[in-house]
Amino acid sequence: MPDLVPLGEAIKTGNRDDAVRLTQEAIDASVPAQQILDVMVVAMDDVGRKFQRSEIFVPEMLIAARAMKESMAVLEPLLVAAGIKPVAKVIIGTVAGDLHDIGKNLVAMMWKGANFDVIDLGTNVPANKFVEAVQQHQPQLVGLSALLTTTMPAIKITVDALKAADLDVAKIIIGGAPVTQEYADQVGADGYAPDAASAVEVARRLLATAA
Ligand code: B1M
Repeated sequence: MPDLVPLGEAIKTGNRDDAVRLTQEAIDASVPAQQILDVMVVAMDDVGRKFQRSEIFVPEMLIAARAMKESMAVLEPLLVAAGIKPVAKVIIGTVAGDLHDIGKNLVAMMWKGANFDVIDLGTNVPANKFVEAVQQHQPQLVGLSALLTTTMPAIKITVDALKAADLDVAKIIIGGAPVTQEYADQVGADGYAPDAASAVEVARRLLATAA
């Protein structure tokens, strides 16, 4: 049985080649897919904590998330074959009028790293598109991102539209540079996360309370 510590280290340091090779070696050595996945998720959690403590910054987190993504692509067929399901289905998008997606993509990557099935609607997503996507995919969580003070009202419009469509079984998390916990409370969102690592913690907390 190969030592999986180097795989975790390769993800933490964003070494894509090593991460993919070590994932393949673990698969070839018949390490159970769940065990390999657990090592990857723990590594990404560690990356998230370091980011929160400002021990690493956005570029390091991005390259770690990319290493995770590529390793996951190698592992995915085994997870499917083993019947290992993502822990939750989530939808994310940047709200109407807003084209910023770097932070939103980072949140999506961290959610993938936490073994969530992420449906990314992209940027400039009108409220009705979120409603349609929730009706179609029935996610447990919806994430709304906004980077402009002028597009923050689109968060409220989207939250209102989701609630009006009676889809509030899906919990709503909001975030983005101008967004605050106070604003989340004001618009009736279920959670607010100041950064991508916290978005994982908040999502897990909301999923636990929804269960
Ligand atoms: Co824009 N822009 N921009 N911009 N831009 C800002 C946001 C701005 C602060 C710059 C400034 O003036 N100092 C300013 C907003 C001012 C305001 O509203 N208060 C601004 C402006 C004004 C504009 C335009 C209006 C400029 C113009 O055309 N006159 C225009 C608007 C276009 C539009 O959206 N309709 C515009 C355009 C652009 C570019 C296209 C050039 C480009 C975006 C490219 C892209 O995203 N693909 C761009 C960029 C890059 C920026 C800055 C420089 C960087 C944003 C970024 O990616 N940060 C930004 C200034 C700045 O922040 N220094 C700025 C890095 C990213 C990792 O952080 O997105 O905050 P962030 O995400 C964080 C958290 O916020 C959180 O987690 C992430 C990771 O930790 N988070 C979530 C984000 N979403 C979350 C969702 C969650 C939870 C957490 O749950 C779902």
